[in-house]
Amino acid sequence: MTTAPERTVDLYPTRGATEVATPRQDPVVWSEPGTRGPLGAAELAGYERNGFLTVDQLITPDEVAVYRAELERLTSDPVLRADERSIVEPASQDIRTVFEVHRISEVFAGLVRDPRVVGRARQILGSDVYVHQSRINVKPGFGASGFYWHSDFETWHAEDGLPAMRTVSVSIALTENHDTNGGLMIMPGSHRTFLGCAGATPRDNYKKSLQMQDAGTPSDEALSELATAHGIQLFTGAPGSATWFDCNCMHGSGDNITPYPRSNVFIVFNSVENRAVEPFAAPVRRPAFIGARDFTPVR
Ligand code: 6CS
Ligand code: FE
Repeated sequence: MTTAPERTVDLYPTRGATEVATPRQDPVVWSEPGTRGPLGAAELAGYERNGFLTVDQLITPDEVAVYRAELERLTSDPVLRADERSIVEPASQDIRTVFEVHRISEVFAGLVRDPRVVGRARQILGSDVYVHQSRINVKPGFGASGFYWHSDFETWHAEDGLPAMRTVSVSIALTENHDTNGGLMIMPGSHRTFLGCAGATPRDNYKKSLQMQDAGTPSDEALSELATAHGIQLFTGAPGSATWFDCNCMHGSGDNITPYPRSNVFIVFNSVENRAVEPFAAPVRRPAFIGARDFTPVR
């Protein structure tokens, strides 16, 4: 007798006929109060409340120089440019993003294992963690396009099969994040409402969504309600600063028309207790370089 593959309960319906909001059913901070780690109780309380926390200097200026040089090396490698891990800007064809840098670069693999980085992720998620996704966003000047409002978890649930909200992203600035060059914006507190979007996921959606997201985009009405309820915070910071944010924060970033690139490295840690299953709202899985299928804990 064949047994049907175990179906995980879908706590967060999305990409059906209509948009539907579901209250968050998961903790934000998963570790027990008092758990040892780099984050203090006040920082964790702020993360629970807002869905994010900032670190003014996660890595030193000297370390930033090493990662900047590695970003330059990767984004000027013609072989990598032709690889599907590299996404280009639609207009300029400049490199916009390189995925899976934690696997193709020993330098970025070292950053992932750094206790200042993985230690914070384990503390927030209350378990061992693996990398669901990593990328460098170059966001060059003179017109690099931004990312429209979205919840990362909405995509990672619908298309990569992450069952619960037990995932945290860290964006580490590798260039100055001014208030003018397309910085990250988050609606504080929006992580407590899951906004299921209307519209089915096209097959191979990632080929378009990583340049300009369509499926998984909230309506103007829903965004207006969230913005009215929570406001919008813009994140600026020096190279080496970092923003840690919950997978379900409503966030986005504007275009960068200044001469100043807004480059960052972006690492997504998922709990080993929240491994990807089958997509909850997509016909096929996304490639492993976008949604990891290697659940080996970071050591
Ligand atoms: O689709 C994704 O997985 C990626 N897209 C965006 C706009 N943010 C999260 C993630 O890197
Ligand atoms: Fe995002």
